[in-house]
Amino acid sequence: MQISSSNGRLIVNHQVHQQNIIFYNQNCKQMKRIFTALAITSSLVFIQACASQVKSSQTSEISTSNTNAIADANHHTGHNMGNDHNEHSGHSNLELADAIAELKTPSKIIPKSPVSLAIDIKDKAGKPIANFDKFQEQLMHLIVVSDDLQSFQHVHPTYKGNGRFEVKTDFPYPSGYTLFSDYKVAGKAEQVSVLKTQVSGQSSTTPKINLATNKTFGNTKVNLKLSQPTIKAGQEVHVIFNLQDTVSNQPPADLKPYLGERGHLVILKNSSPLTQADYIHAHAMKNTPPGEIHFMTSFPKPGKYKMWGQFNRNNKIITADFWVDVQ
Ligand SMILES: [Cu+2]
Repeated sequence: MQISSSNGRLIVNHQVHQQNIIFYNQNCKQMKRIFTALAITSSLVFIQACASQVKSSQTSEISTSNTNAIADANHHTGHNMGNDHNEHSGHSNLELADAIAELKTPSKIIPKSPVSLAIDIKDKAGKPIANFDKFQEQLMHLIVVSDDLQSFQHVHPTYKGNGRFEVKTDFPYPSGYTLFSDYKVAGKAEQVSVLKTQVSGQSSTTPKINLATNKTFGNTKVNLKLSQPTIKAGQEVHVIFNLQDTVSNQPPADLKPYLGERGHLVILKNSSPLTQADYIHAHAMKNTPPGEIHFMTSFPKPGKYKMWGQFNRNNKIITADFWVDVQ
């Protein structure tokens, strides 16, 4: 089973301040259902699964504790790369850090305005964790998506010491946003913490799910190919991004490594609420033809997934997004 919690524990901390505590009961119930079901089949230790949002009157910041699914690294389906993927091959042996992430944002976020985010990584006792290992050239990879999966950002917060990471970003429109914070506590397994924030205002329209496989991003035409015509849940799939320069109609001559690999692929299952189980991070295979970037992954459940392939053309990052339907 490619579920995040197949061998792990799900831990949520509730940062309880005195006032204005908003619990997302709906999410909580759904998560309990999901994880209770998992517990039956997979020796999951279910502790608690409610995302909580806490507004602290003391700091005039919103502090959101994470739904922190901690799992064996095998939950990253994209990591099952065989010999092609040495960088992470050892980490399934590493123990879990059981770290907890906490997001701090300004109390009001204005769409399209710069906003400073802080993410604090702590141990279960609430003490800051100070030491982290780099992977894919960074100490933390942060994926920020809107609820409708139309907005995607992949940023690298700066480590400030004492467990604190900071990044400036902006949120393009009113929506709930989910932040997947991917990091490695020193000597421990890679961990993904899920954080939530809300940008209030008039919500946008319903998501457009476009299953087109040919798209143009700036000066790059991208053709998406999958190894099977129909993708079935749980099946191993090659996801192939075929890149061409729009002028020469040839594979781009200026492709460079991105984060130490030929490309980067994040996949999210279209779900409400988004949880750690919806997140897949795949790694590019080596030695593929020019202009072709291959990823091997599998999709854990039937549904619509959005994929964002990221490639480096002469230090300009192209983000190629595609929807895919999994049976
Ligand atoms: Cu990254």
